[in-house]
Amino acid sequence: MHTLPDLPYPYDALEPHVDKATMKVHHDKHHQGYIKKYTAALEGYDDLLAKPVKAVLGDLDSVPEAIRTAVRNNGGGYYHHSLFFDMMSPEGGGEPSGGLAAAIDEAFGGFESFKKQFTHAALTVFGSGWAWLVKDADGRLSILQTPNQDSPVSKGLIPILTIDVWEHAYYLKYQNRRPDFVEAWWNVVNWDYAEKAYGEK
Ligand code: MN3
Repeated sequence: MHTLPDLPYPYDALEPHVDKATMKVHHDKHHQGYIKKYTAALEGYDDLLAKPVKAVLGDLDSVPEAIRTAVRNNGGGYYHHSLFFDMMSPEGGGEPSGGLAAAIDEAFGGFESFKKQFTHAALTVFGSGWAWLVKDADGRLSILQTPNQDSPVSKGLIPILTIDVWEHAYYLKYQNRRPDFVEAWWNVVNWDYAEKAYGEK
């Protein structure tokens, strides 16, 4: 169940925005590493191993304290990277449509304003972490930063869009220029995926 999923596109498909070398190490090493450490941490906890990682992160308090930190860090890394790779596409970019577009307009005063605010969130994550567009239980959208691999699903929030701003996500191509990476990333955002995520309960 907890095996590394293939990328939904070739390693070089997001060039020039996200380079092949970064994709390869990010997916084959980092993502794989989180999955391995997650399953190792859950050894002997068959009931937890049988659940989707998202469900385990969504109920962290019920995870035994002895393994909770390992689950938060590695389960978070596992789940977030699965989202991150699926939320990019060689056919990506542009703007959302449908219900998500309307909700973004309402919450942020238009797509350009949202883009500015989300970019600001991505650029100001201090150290390693993620920026998110999330939906709460009442359907309201907000922008969120999380440190390390802490997950919005642990706070009952539904991920709609996310960007990994750990240095490993961009350093090979962009070195310390996180703003260039974030700007390029908008060209590969998979809005179809985000729209689907927005439509889910
Ligand atoms: Mn990463």
